[in-house]
Amino acid sequence: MKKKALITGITGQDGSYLAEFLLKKKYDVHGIVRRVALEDKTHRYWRIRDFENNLTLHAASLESYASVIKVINKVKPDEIYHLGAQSYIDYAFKDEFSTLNTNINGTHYILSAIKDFSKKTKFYFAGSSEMFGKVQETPQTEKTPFYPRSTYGISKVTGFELTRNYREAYNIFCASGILFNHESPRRGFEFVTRKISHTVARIKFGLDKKLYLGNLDSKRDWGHAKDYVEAMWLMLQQKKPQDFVIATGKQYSVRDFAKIAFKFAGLDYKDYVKVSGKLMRPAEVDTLLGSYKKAKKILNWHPKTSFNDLVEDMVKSDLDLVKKQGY
Ligand code: NDP
Ligand code: GDR
Repeated sequence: MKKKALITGITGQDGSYLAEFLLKKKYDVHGIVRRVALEDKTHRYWRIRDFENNLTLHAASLESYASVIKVINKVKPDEIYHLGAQSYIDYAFKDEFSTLNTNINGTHYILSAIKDFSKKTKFYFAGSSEMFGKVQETPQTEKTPFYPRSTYGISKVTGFELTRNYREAYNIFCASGILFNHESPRRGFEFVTRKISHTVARIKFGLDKKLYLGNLDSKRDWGHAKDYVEAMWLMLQQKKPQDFVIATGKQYSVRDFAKIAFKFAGLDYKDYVKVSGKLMRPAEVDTLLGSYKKAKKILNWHPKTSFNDLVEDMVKSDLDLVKKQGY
Protein backbone atom coordinates (compact mmCIF):
# COMPACT_ATOMS: atom_id res chain seq x y z
CA MET A 1 0.00 0.00 0.00
CA LYS A 2 1.28 3.44 -0.93
CA LYS A 3 1.73 5.88 1.94
CA LYS A 4 -0.63 8.85 1.78
CA ALA A 5 0.59 12.38 2.49
CA LEU A 6 -1.47 15.57 2.69
CA ILE A 7 0.33 18.89 2.19
CA THR A 8 -1.13 22.28 3.09
CA GLY A 9 0.53 25.10 1.15
CA ILE A 10 1.28 22.75 -1.76
CA THR A 11 1.26 25.69 -4.22
CA GLY A 12 4.04 27.43 -2.25
CA GLN A 13 7.80 27.07 -2.55
CA ASP A 14 8.27 24.29 0.01
CA GLY A 15 4.98 22.54 -0.78
CA SER A 16 5.96 22.15 -4.43
CA TYR A 17 9.42 20.72 -3.65
CA LEU A 18 8.03 18.44 -0.96
CA ALA A 19 5.31 17.14 -3.29
CA GLU A 20 7.94 16.26 -5.91
CA PHE A 21 10.12 14.64 -3.27
CA LEU A 22 7.24 12.49 -1.95
CA LEU A 23 6.12 11.50 -5.46
CA LYS A 24 9.65 10.21 -6.07
CA LYS A 25 9.28 8.18 -2.86
CA LYS A 26 6.06 6.69 -4.34
CA TYR A 27 3.67 8.43 -1.97
CA ASP A 28 0.07 9.11 -2.87
CA VAL A 29 0.29 12.91 -2.60
CA HIS A 30 -2.73 15.07 -1.71
CA GLY A 31 -2.78 18.83 -1.32
CA ILE A 32 -5.03 21.51 0.09
CA VAL A 33 -5.50 24.49 -2.20
CA ARG A 34 -7.63 27.57 -1.88
CA ARG A 35 -10.68 28.01 -4.09
CA VAL A 36 -9.03 31.14 -5.59
CA ALA A 37 -6.09 29.00 -6.67
CA LEU A 38 -8.29 26.32 -8.20
CA GLU A 39 -10.01 29.03 -10.22
CA ASP A 40 -6.80 30.68 -11.40
CA LYS A 41 -4.50 27.80 -12.22
CA THR A 42 -2.53 29.78 -14.81
CA HIS A 43 -1.10 32.07 -12.17
CA ARG A 44 -1.38 30.09 -8.94
CA TYR A 45 -0.11 26.67 -10.07
CA TRP A 46 3.21 27.77 -11.59
CA ARG A 47 5.25 25.78 -9.08
CA ILE A 48 3.30 22.51 -9.43
CA ARG A 49 2.31 22.71 -13.09
CA ASP A 50 4.81 20.08 -14.27
CA PHE A 51 3.46 17.34 -11.97
CA GLU A 52 -0.05 18.59 -11.15
CA ASN A 53 -1.59 15.53 -12.82
CA ASN A 54 0.12 13.22 -10.32
CA LEU A 55 -1.45 14.99 -7.33
CA THR A 56 -4.92 14.91 -5.79
CA LEU A 57 -5.92 18.45 -4.90
CA HIS A 58 -8.71 19.39 -2.50
CA ALA A 59 -10.30 22.82 -2.16
CA ALA A 60 -10.14 24.05 1.44
CA SER A 61 -9.07 27.08 3.43
CA LEU A 62 -7.04 27.24 6.59
CA GLU A 63 -9.58 29.79 7.80
CA SER A 64 -12.41 27.24 7.75
CA TYR A 65 -12.46 24.41 10.27
CA ALA A 66 -15.29 22.68 8.39
CA SER A 67 -13.33 22.58 5.13
CA VAL A 68 -10.21 21.24 6.88
CA ILE A 69 -12.12 18.46 8.69
CA LYS A 70 -13.76 17.38 5.46
CA VAL A 71 -10.44 16.82 3.71
CA ILE A 72 -8.70 15.11 6.64
CA ASN A 73 -11.66 12.86 7.31
CA LYS A 74 -11.87 11.89 3.65
CA VAL A 75 -8.14 11.35 2.97
CA LYS A 76 -7.09 10.01 6.41
CA PRO A 77 -3.44 10.55 5.46
CA ASP A 78 -0.49 8.76 7.06
CA GLU A 79 1.36 12.08 7.20
CA ILE A 80 0.31 15.74 7.13
CA TYR A 81 2.85 18.42 6.28
CA HIS A 82 1.34 21.70 7.43
CA LEU A 83 3.16 24.32 5.34
CA GLY A 84 0.27 26.66 4.48
CA ALA A 85 0.60 30.07 6.10
CA GLN A 86 0.71 33.82 5.57
CA SER A 87 4.48 33.65 5.35
CA TYR A 88 5.54 37.17 4.36
CA ILE A 89 6.79 39.21 7.32
CA ASP A 90 6.28 42.69 5.78
CA TYR A 91 2.64 41.77 5.27
CA ALA A 92 2.38 40.57 8.87
CA PHE A 93 2.97 44.21 9.91
CA LYS A 94 0.33 45.43 7.45
CA ASP A 95 -2.33 42.87 8.41
CA GLU A 96 -1.64 41.46 11.84
CA PHE A 97 -5.14 40.07 12.20
CA SER A 98 -5.25 37.82 9.15
CA THR A 99 -1.68 36.66 9.79
CA LEU A 100 -2.58 35.53 13.32
CA ASN A 101 -5.92 34.14 12.20
CA THR A 102 -4.62 32.03 9.31
CA ASN A 103 -1.45 30.86 10.99
CA ILE A 104 -2.73 30.11 14.49
CA ASN A 105 -6.25 28.92 13.76
CA GLY A 106 -5.16 27.04 10.64
CA THR A 107 -2.68 25.02 12.70
CA HIS A 108 -5.15 24.48 15.51
CA TYR A 109 -7.91 23.31 13.10
CA ILE A 110 -5.63 20.69 11.56
CA LEU A 111 -4.39 19.39 14.91
CA SER A 112 -7.92 19.24 16.23
CA ALA A 113 -9.16 17.42 13.12
CA ILE A 114 -6.35 14.85 13.50
CA LYS A 115 -7.32 14.30 17.15
CA ASP A 116 -10.99 13.79 16.37
CA PHE A 117 -10.90 12.02 13.01
CA SER A 118 -7.47 10.59 12.17
CA LYS A 119 -5.41 9.96 15.31
CA LYS A 120 -2.77 7.85 13.60
CA THR A 121 -1.81 10.65 11.22
CA LYS A 122 1.69 12.02 11.79
CA PHE A 123 1.90 15.82 11.77
CA TYR A 124 4.70 18.15 10.67
CA PHE A 125 4.55 21.83 11.66
CA ALA A 126 6.51 24.45 9.72
CA GLY A 127 8.15 26.37 12.53
CA SER A 128 10.56 29.19 11.75
CA SER A 129 13.78 30.87 12.85
CA GLU A 130 11.58 34.00 13.15
CA MET A 131 10.51 32.50 16.50
CA PHE A 132 14.01 33.39 17.78
CA GLY A 133 13.57 37.00 16.54
CA LYS A 134 15.72 39.13 18.83
CA VAL A 135 18.15 36.30 19.42
CA GLN A 136 18.96 35.33 22.99
CA GLU A 137 22.06 33.30 22.05
CA THR A 138 24.14 32.43 18.99
CA PRO A 139 23.96 30.01 17.30
CA GLN A 140 20.29 29.22 17.90
CA THR A 141 19.43 25.64 18.86
CA GLU A 142 16.31 23.71 19.88
CA LYS A 143 16.92 25.02 23.42
CA THR A 144 17.24 28.75 22.62
CA PRO A 145 14.38 30.82 24.13
CA PHE A 146 11.98 32.43 21.67
CA TYR A 147 11.65 36.22 21.28
CA PRO A 148 9.47 36.86 18.20
CA ARG A 149 9.49 40.34 16.61
CA SER A 150 6.32 40.23 14.45
CA THR A 151 2.83 38.75 14.51
CA TYR A 152 4.22 36.20 12.05
CA GLY A 153 6.84 35.14 14.61
CA ILE A 154 4.21 35.14 17.36
CA SER A 155 1.92 32.96 15.24
CA LYS A 156 4.72 30.46 14.67
CA VAL A 157 5.57 30.31 18.40
CA THR A 158 1.89 29.61 19.08
CA GLY A 159 1.79 26.93 16.36
CA PHE A 160 4.93 25.38 17.83
CA GLU A 161 3.38 25.28 21.32
CA LEU A 162 0.10 23.87 19.98
CA THR A 163 2.07 21.15 18.22
CA ARG A 164 3.97 20.30 21.39
CA ASN A 165 0.76 20.32 23.44
CA TYR A 166 -1.04 17.93 21.06
CA ARG A 167 1.98 15.62 21.18
CA GLU A 168 1.99 15.59 24.99
CA ALA A 169 -1.74 15.77 25.74
CA TYR A 170 -3.15 13.44 23.05
CA ASN A 171 -0.17 11.27 22.20
CA ILE A 172 -0.27 12.26 18.54
CA PHE A 173 2.93 12.03 16.47
CA CYS A 174 3.64 15.75 16.10
CA ALA A 175 7.00 17.27 15.15
CA SER A 176 8.08 20.84 14.45
CA GLY A 177 10.91 21.84 12.19
CA ILE A 178 12.48 25.16 13.13
CA LEU A 179 13.64 26.03 9.66
CA PHE A 180 15.96 28.91 8.91
CA ASN A 181 15.52 30.87 5.65
CA HIS A 182 15.56 28.65 2.60
CA GLU A 183 15.35 29.88 -0.94
CA SER A 184 15.25 28.62 -4.53
CA PRO A 185 14.19 29.61 -8.03
CA ARG A 186 10.63 28.94 -6.75
CA ARG A 187 10.86 31.55 -3.98
CA GLY A 188 8.08 34.16 -4.00
CA PHE A 189 9.07 37.45 -5.67
CA GLU A 190 8.42 39.49 -2.50
CA PHE A 191 11.24 37.86 -0.48
CA VAL A 192 14.60 39.60 -0.60
CA THR A 193 16.63 36.86 -2.32
CA ARG A 194 14.17 36.45 -5.20
CA LYS A 195 13.68 40.20 -5.45
CA ILE A 196 17.45 40.48 -5.91
CA SER A 197 17.89 37.58 -8.36
CA HIS A 198 14.91 38.64 -10.48
CA THR A 199 15.88 42.33 -10.54
CA VAL A 200 19.48 41.42 -11.43
CA ALA A 201 18.10 39.56 -14.45
CA ARG A 202 15.82 42.47 -15.38
CA ILE A 203 18.73 44.93 -15.10
CA LYS A 204 20.91 42.65 -17.23
CA PHE A 205 18.26 42.71 -19.99
CA GLY A 206 17.71 46.47 -19.68
CA LEU A 207 14.23 46.24 -18.09
CA ASP A 208 15.18 47.90 -14.79
CA LYS A 209 17.77 50.47 -13.80
CA LYS A 210 17.92 50.18 -10.00
CA LEU A 211 17.21 47.74 -7.19
CA TYR A 212 15.60 49.26 -4.08
CA LEU A 213 16.24 47.40 -0.83
CA GLY A 214 15.74 47.99 2.90
CA ASN A 215 18.19 46.76 5.53
CA LEU A 216 21.35 45.62 3.71
CA ASP A 217 23.07 44.63 6.96
CA SER A 218 20.46 42.11 8.03
CA LYS A 219 22.10 38.69 8.40
CA ARG A 220 20.49 35.36 7.65
CA ASP A 221 21.37 31.67 7.58
CA TRP A 222 20.30 30.84 4.03
CA GLY A 223 19.87 27.32 2.65
CA HIS A 224 18.29 25.69 -0.40
CA ALA A 225 14.60 24.69 -0.15
CA LYS A 226 15.27 21.41 -1.97
CA ASP A 227 17.60 20.31 0.85
CA TYR A 228 15.18 21.41 3.57
CA VAL A 229 12.09 19.46 2.45
CA GLU A 230 14.03 16.24 2.92
CA ALA A 231 14.50 17.17 6.59
CA MET A 232 10.73 17.59 6.99
CA TRP A 233 10.18 14.06 5.70
CA LEU A 234 12.96 12.62 7.87
CA MET A 235 11.34 14.10 10.99
CA LEU A 236 8.19 12.05 10.35
CA GLN A 237 10.14 8.81 9.75
CA GLN A 238 11.60 8.71 13.28
CA LYS A 239 10.39 6.43 16.07
CA LYS A 240 9.81 9.35 18.40
CA PRO A 241 8.41 12.79 17.44
CA GLN A 242 10.86 15.61 18.19
CA ASP A 243 11.62 19.18 17.13
CA PHE A 244 14.66 20.05 15.03
CA VAL A 245 16.53 23.16 13.93
CA ILE A 246 17.30 23.00 10.20
CA ALA A 247 19.98 25.45 9.07
CA THR A 248 23.36 25.66 7.35
CA GLY A 249 25.37 27.06 10.29
CA LYS A 250 26.67 29.85 8.01
CA GLN A 251 25.59 33.46 7.92
CA TYR A 252 25.57 36.12 5.19
CA SER A 253 24.12 39.62 4.92
CA VAL A 254 21.59 40.90 2.39
CA ARG A 255 24.49 42.94 0.99
CA ASP A 256 26.54 39.72 0.51
CA PHE A 257 23.65 38.14 -1.39
CA ALA A 258 23.32 41.20 -3.64
CA LYS A 259 27.08 41.42 -4.21
CA ILE A 260 27.35 37.81 -5.38
CA ALA A 261 24.12 37.91 -7.41
CA PHE A 262 25.20 41.00 -9.40
CA LYS A 263 28.69 39.60 -9.81
CA PHE A 264 27.30 36.41 -11.26
CA ALA A 265 25.61 38.50 -13.96
CA GLY A 266 28.85 40.42 -14.59
CA LEU A 267 27.64 43.56 -12.76
CA ASP A 268 28.74 45.54 -9.68
CA TYR A 269 25.98 45.84 -7.07
CA LYS A 270 27.24 49.29 -6.01
CA ASP A 271 26.11 50.70 -9.37
CA TYR A 272 22.50 49.53 -8.94
CA VAL A 273 21.45 49.00 -5.32
CA LYS A 274 19.69 51.89 -3.55
CA VAL A 275 18.48 51.85 0.03
CA SER A 276 14.90 52.93 0.65
CA GLY A 277 13.70 53.84 4.16
CA LYS A 278 10.22 52.66 3.16
CA LEU A 279 11.50 49.09 3.03
CA MET A 280 12.73 49.04 6.64
CA ARG A 281 10.61 47.02 9.09
CA PRO A 282 9.03 48.44 12.30
CA ALA A 283 10.84 45.69 14.25
CA GLU A 284 13.71 43.96 12.47
CA VAL A 285 15.28 40.58 13.09
CA ASP A 286 18.91 41.63 12.64
CA THR A 287 20.74 38.35 12.80
CA LEU A 288 19.94 34.63 12.61
CA LEU A 289 22.33 31.71 12.69
CA GLY A 290 21.27 28.14 13.37
CA SER A 291 22.99 24.99 14.60
CA TYR A 292 21.85 21.80 12.84
CA LYS A 293 23.84 19.56 15.20
CA LYS A 294 20.80 17.65 16.48
CA ALA A 295 19.44 17.08 12.95
CA LYS A 296 22.83 15.80 11.86
CA LYS A 297 23.06 13.40 14.79
CA ILE A 298 19.50 12.02 14.79
CA LEU A 299 18.25 12.52 11.22
CA ASN A 300 21.65 12.18 9.56
CA TRP A 301 20.73 15.37 7.69
CA HIS A 302 23.09 18.06 6.47
CA PRO A 303 22.71 20.94 4.00
CA LYS A 304 24.01 20.06 0.52
CA THR A 305 23.98 23.42 -1.27
CA SER A 306 26.54 26.14 -0.59
CA PHE A 307 25.56 29.82 -0.40
CA ASN A 308 27.35 30.60 -3.68
CA ASP A 309 25.59 27.73 -5.46
CA LEU A 310 22.23 28.87 -4.11
CA VAL A 311 22.73 32.44 -5.38
CA GLU A 312 23.98 31.11 -8.71
CA ASP A 313 20.99 28.76 -9.08
CA MET A 314 18.55 31.63 -8.48
CA VAL A 315 20.25 34.18 -10.74
CA LYS A 316 20.74 31.66 -13.55
CA SER A 317 17.12 30.62 -13.38
CA ASP A 318 15.91 34.26 -13.44
CA LEU A 319 18.20 35.14 -16.34
CA ASP A 320 16.57 32.25 -18.26
CA LEU A 321 13.08 33.31 -17.17
CA VAL A 322 13.47 36.96 -18.15
CA LYS A 323 15.08 35.99 -21.45
CA LYS A 324 12.21 33.62 -22.26
CA GLN A 325 9.25 35.64 -20.96
CA GLY A 326 10.56 39.17 -21.37
CA TYR A 327 9.65 40.29 -17.81
P1 NDP B 1 4.96 30.27 0.56
O1 NDP B 1 4.54 31.65 0.93
O2 NDP B 1 5.72 30.05 -0.70
O3 NDP B 1 3.67 29.32 0.53
C1 NDP B 1 2.61 29.47 1.42
C2 NDP B 1 1.49 28.53 1.05
O4 NDP B 1 0.43 28.69 2.00
C3 NDP B 1 0.90 28.79 -0.34
O5 NDP B 1 0.63 27.57 -0.95
C4 NDP B 1 -0.40 29.51 0.00
O6 NDP B 1 -1.44 29.30 -0.95
C5 NDP B 1 -0.78 28.80 1.31
N1 NDP B 1 -1.79 29.54 2.08
C6 NDP B 1 -1.68 30.79 2.56
N2 NDP B 1 -2.81 31.15 3.19
C7 NDP B 1 -3.65 30.08 3.08
C8 NDP B 1 -5.00 29.84 3.51
N3 NDP B 1 -5.69 30.75 4.18
N4 NDP B 1 -5.58 28.64 3.22
C9 NDP B 1 -4.88 27.70 2.54
N5 NDP B 1 -3.61 27.88 2.10
C10 NDP B 1 -3.01 29.07 2.38
O7 NDP B 1 5.80 29.71 1.81
P2 NDP B 1 7.05 28.71 1.84
O8 NDP B 1 6.79 27.57 0.95
O9 NDP B 1 8.30 29.50 1.71
O10 NDP B 1 7.01 28.22 3.35
C11 NDP B 1 6.25 27.09 3.76
C12 NDP B 1 5.99 27.16 5.26
O11 NDP B 1 7.22 27.18 5.96
C13 NDP B 1 5.23 28.40 5.72
O12 NDP B 1 4.41 28.02 6.80
C14 NDP B 1 6.32 29.35 6.19
O13 NDP B 1 5.81 30.23 7.17
C15 NDP B 1 7.30 28.35 6.78
N6 NDP B 1 8.70 28.74 6.76
C16 NDP B 1 9.31 29.11 5.61
C17 NDP B 1 10.65 29.40 5.57
C18 NDP B 1 11.35 29.81 4.32
O14 NDP B 1 12.47 30.34 4.42
N7 NDP B 1 10.78 29.59 3.15
C19 NDP B 1 11.47 29.30 6.82
C20 NDP B 1 10.72 28.86 7.97
C21 NDP B 1 9.40 28.59 7.93
P3 NDP B 1 -1.70 30.29 -2.21
O15 NDP B 1 -0.78 29.77 -3.28
O16 NDP B 1 -3.13 30.10 -2.49
O17 NDP B 1 -1.34 31.68 -1.76
P1 GDR C 1 12.38 36.89 6.21
O1 GDR C 1 12.64 36.97 4.65
O2 GDR C 1 11.76 38.13 6.72
O3 GDR C 1 13.67 36.47 6.84
O4 GDR C 1 11.30 35.71 6.29
P2 GDR C 1 12.75 38.21 3.66
O5 GDR C 1 13.44 37.70 2.46
O6 GDR C 1 11.45 38.91 3.47
O7 GDR C 1 13.72 39.22 4.47
C1 GDR C 1 15.04 38.86 4.83
C2 GDR C 1 15.78 40.09 5.33
O8 GDR C 1 16.03 40.97 4.24
C3 GDR C 1 15.73 42.31 4.64
N1 GDR C 1 15.41 43.12 3.45
C4 GDR C 1 14.34 42.96 2.65
N2 GDR C 1 13.34 42.05 2.67
C5 GDR C 1 12.42 42.10 1.68
N3 GDR C 1 11.44 41.19 1.63
N4 GDR C 1 12.45 43.07 0.70
C6 GDR C 1 13.43 44.02 0.66
O9 GDR C 1 13.45 44.88 -0.22
C7 GDR C 1 14.44 43.96 1.67
N5 GDR C 1 15.55 44.69 1.93
C8 GDR C 1 16.14 44.16 3.01
C9 GDR C 1 14.56 42.14 5.61
O10 GDR C 1 14.39 43.31 6.39
C10 GDR C 1 15.01 40.91 6.38
O11 GDR C 1 15.87 41.28 7.40
C11 GDR C 1 11.43 34.52 5.55
C12 GDR C 1 10.02 33.98 5.28
O12 GDR C 1 10.11 32.90 4.38
C13 GDR C 1 9.35 33.49 6.55
O13 GDR C 1 8.12 32.84 6.24
C14 GDR C 1 10.29 32.51 7.25
O14 GDR C 1 9.71 32.04 8.44
C15 GDR C 1 11.63 33.17 7.52
O15 GDR C 1 12.18 33.57 6.27
C16 GDR C 1 12.61 32.22 8.19
